[in-house]
Amino acid sequence: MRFIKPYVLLVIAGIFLLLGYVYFSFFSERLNRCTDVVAVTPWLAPIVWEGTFDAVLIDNIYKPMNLTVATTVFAVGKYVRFLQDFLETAEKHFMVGFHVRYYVFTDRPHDVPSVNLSQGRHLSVIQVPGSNRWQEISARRMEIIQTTIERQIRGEADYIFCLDVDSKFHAHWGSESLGRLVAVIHPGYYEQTRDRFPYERRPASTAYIPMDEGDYYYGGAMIGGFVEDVYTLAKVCRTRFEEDAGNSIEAAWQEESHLNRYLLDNKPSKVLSPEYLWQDFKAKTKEVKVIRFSGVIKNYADVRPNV
Ligand code: UD2
Repeated sequence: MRFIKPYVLLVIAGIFLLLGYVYFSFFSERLNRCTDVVAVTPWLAPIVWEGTFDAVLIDNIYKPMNLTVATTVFAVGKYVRFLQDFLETAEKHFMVGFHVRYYVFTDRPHDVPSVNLSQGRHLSVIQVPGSNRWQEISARRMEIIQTTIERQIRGEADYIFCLDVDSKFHAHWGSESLGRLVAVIHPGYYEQTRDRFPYERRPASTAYIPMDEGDYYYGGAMIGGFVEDVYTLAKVCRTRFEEDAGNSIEAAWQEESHLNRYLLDNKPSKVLSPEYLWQDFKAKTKEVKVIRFSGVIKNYADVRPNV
């Protein structure tokens, strides 16, 4: 019987070691990238992060459908000053190549800036009352969205996004965000456990969520989906807000609290990662590869009607 020479054994072992090193470094690198973020909810809805979608492929699916995307934004009182940047950056990054209809709600129609819109994009200004309480302005958005969908948007758009005005777009926000009911994870709470979420905790409110319930803390600055699904959401939240008001209770974070209660019972079909709702004062974290939409730093005392 002939034995293999020791140096041949050494060469073979070396080759295996090298292959093993290449294999593990390649896969562990991929594994690290994949485990950075969770890309699916427990009820199997996608959570949209950079790297989880192919923008060209998704656009190729949605563009031939000739869709119109409504975008509502409130600019009441001094918040009208945020409109210019909001609209100019939306024209650069938001649903580019799609028909977009902006609905600007304001008590100061003459202060709405004139911004050049690309072809297929329109803007309507809708006058709404002002208020001397920011809580009321924020909370009444549900009612106004509900009634405007009934009167106008229903016949003009397929999807809708309701966004905060004191924000700017910084990068691509496209058809990967479309879905039946779409919510965004609030950037301040995506790393927290649910007992830390600022849900409404008083059982007397219709927005109440017990400490041992809850999926995510969703931001009130973005709600999206099919027009009819957002309509139902707005109507239910408005009704519950009014029911609370009748019992002299205002949820901790107004419509955001009602939104969180609604989404606990009616799970979103798509969840957007905090890439789609960041805050300029917050340092970028390693999970967030791209900031697409972010709230600007504002002096609350300066822009709100009350403190
Ligand atoms: C948070 C939420 C916001 C809302 C609020 C609770 C995020 C990042 N933001 O933001 O969506 O749920 O808490 O009520 O999730 N507005 C006016 N004029 C005013 C006041 C408000 O037009 O005088 C509108 C405007 O579109 C603004 C929005 O209401 O973007 C929300 O108000 P905010 O930005 O002052 O609320 P904020 O920053 O506490």
